Amino acid sequence: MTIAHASVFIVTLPLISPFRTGFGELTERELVFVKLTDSDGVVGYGESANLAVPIYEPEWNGSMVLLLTRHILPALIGADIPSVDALTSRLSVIRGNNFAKAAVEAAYWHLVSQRNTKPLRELWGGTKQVIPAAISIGLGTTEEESVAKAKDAIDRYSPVRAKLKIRPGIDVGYIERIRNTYPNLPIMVDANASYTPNNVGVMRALDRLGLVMIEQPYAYNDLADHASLARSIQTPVCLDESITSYHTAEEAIALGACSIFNIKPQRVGGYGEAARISRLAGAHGASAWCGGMIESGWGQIFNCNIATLPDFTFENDICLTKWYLADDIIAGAIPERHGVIDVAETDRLLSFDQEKLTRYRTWQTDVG
Ligand code: OSB
Ligand code: MG
Repeated sequence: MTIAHASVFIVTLPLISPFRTGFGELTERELVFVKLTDSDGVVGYGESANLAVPIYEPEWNGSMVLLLTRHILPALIGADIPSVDALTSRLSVIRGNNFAKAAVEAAYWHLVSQRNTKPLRELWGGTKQVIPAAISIGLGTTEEESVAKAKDAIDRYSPVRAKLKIRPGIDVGYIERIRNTYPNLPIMVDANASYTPNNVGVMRALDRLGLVMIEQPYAYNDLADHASLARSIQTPVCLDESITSYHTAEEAIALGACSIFNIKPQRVGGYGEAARISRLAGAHGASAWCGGMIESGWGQIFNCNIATLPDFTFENDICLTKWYLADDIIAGAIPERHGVIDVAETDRLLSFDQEKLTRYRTWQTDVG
């Protein structure tokens, strides 16, 4: 397949309310997309949901756009790229910058999917028809507001499990109150790297609350401190930010840093790498689930497809856009019933609402 044209564009979507986490606050959702056109005129789109500032991982939307438009995409124009492996090997000379690579890889998978009239999950080895999806609930500005926000989301959406964000100061008391209000609801917490080992007391207190897992309590690039924590508490430790590749996933397993992986395809450089990490986790008796970054419906459909692989075993953070976004750019809402998504039903939605795409596109540029 020869890539004839490429472009990069940004879509800025309104959130229903600010999304607050241990890394900071999102007030709107700025998303970078790559569009690839092959020499037969087939068009593929890849979304790589990152943030507008580098507060989650070192990479951010601005760095992605520069890297894509100055280096990655110009080198692909006119090139014959016969397979995803060929694309991945070309991209491998660039260190890090996984979100940028994942945007290109996703667009390429979309091309392959259309050229072969096969859904993404068939290309990736998906085996499940339906996948579980659950909610991630952002913080309020105080414990009181966080409790009210969480109760409102749980009562409104009856999720199969609730992931509650925590940060220093809004943690044990907050989670205890939600635990007591919903004694049978599976609850997990995500700290987004906002604690250090000095806060191990908080982790010990959380350990008494019967949580499904604690996600990324310590630094975004740490494995060793998480390994010490995992040895000292009963609650499983899940890593998100720290798992940036198959190699770091292997290191995490070797060190015992986590027993559960939140696999975000963008954070690990693409859907191929995400699939490999899921198999690694499965082979070592660890669990995995597909993480989200408040994608638009476009990125969520890709994530629904990867979550059909057999080693994605926990409820996925495929937080339906209706839970967060005041509007979306795909052809309709992803249907969910009692926390379950029938992935085949999303195939027809993998198409943009052109009027909305135009309305929310805040920037674009062509590369060759
Ligand atoms: O850490 O999982 C995270 C959203 C943006 C950035 C980081 C995270 C999140 C979420 C939302 O928790 C999960 C989702 O989009 O479904
Ligand atoms: Mg997380």
